[in-house]
Amino acid sequence: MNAQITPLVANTNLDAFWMPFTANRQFKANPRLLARADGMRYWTADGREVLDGVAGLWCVNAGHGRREITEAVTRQLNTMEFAPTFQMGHPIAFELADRLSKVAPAGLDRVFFTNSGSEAVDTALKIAIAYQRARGAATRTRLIGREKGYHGVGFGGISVGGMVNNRKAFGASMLPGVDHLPHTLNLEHNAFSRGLPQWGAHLADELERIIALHDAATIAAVIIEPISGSSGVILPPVGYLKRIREICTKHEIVLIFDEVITGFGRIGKAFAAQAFNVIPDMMTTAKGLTNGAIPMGAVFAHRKIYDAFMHGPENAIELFHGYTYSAHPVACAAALATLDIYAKEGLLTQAATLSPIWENAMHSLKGLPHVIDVRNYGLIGAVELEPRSGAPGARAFEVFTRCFERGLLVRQTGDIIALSPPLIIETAHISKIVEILGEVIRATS
Ligand code: PXG
Repeated sequence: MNAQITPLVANTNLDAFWMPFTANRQFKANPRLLARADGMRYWTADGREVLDGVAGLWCVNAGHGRREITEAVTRQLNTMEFAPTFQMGHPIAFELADRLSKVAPAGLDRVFFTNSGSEAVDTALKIAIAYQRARGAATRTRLIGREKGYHGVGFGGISVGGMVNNRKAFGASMLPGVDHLPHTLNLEHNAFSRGLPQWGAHLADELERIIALHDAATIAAVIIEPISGSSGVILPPVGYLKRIREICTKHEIVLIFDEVITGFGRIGKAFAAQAFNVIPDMMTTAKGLTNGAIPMGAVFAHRKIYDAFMHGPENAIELFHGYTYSAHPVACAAALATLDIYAKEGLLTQAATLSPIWENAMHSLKGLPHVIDVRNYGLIGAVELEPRSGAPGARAFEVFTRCFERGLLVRQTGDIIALSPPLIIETAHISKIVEILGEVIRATS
């Protein structure tokens, strides 16, 4: 094993770290170690430059090594490294929530802090159920997700999620009372669509079918990603989200948008809700909230939801939920500095400016060997490859590793290569991404 490790890391023992969502044995036999980052780039442990095509893991939206964030975090650590938010408070938690409420869609101005997207999802699901109860609809406990949906790895998230690998190992322990809408990926109708696909808005009507099956009086919430990332970039057909919104409103079902990847500028507005002009009742966010520098998530709830809890004795805790590190002061400092950068550099709308160039670049890969679809929206892209017979995912994994060897970091999921670069990307970087990815796809049989 050690023979394949470069001299600089030869002394690092890789055995103890049980890596998340990773083929541990394969990785440890041939590790890919990142040691430094700045701007659009990583450097490997042996000093090789790697262009970051995925903003780390869809989170480093303002690019790497932002001094303003480092300084804010350092200042906060030097001032007060921790303070509780249970029955206590600290000013920057309130300041951050207030700042966030100002970039959120109108009405979604109550913010609950978590430490990750997974926790944001479980929090939102719990709030939805408790909200229905608080407004006198306690029979509404059912949750509706979508096939191929990804909502993190908590028991709530995997239950409403629809990725088979996240579900099959834990099947017996899923939440009861969950149903799923169909996904909207359809290559027969929509392959090589530029931007949103035209076909598929009618799939939203499946929600009416599910409601007819279970009765609206049993359903608390619908949770969907406006654009799914993890399952390989699935875009909402034109009109689909609006129809979902209408059906939820009609049946008094809470609509949750999981904006963990679409939030904070990924598609040209602060949130997908604004980009698509479809406003949910709650949004879950994480990742870009702190530019990935410190873990943090946030649930944005409509004021009417918060207000529904604010009844009963004043000394009673209204929502029995929270994390030790909810609104951790260091994470708040990182988030405030991140919001300053987004505002100063116009990054929350930068994806809209660049998306025509990005779209052309992505679609220039059409026609390469084994490419069966190219999808794009904002600064998100995906290239779907034909699977090798009997070896699903193998071709794309090879593309992923070869891109890394050639100096480009992409994400692979199944036979899909996903891209989500930092929003500070320049046209020369876009050209480089497409050049390397194109060459690698051509060279991969
Ligand atoms: N919801 C959505 C929509 C996500 O994309 C989560 C929840 C969970 O967030 P945490 O912070 O608990 O991981 C996510 C996470 C990928 C990839 O390659 C995407 C995610 C995580 C890791 C990899 O597409 N999204």
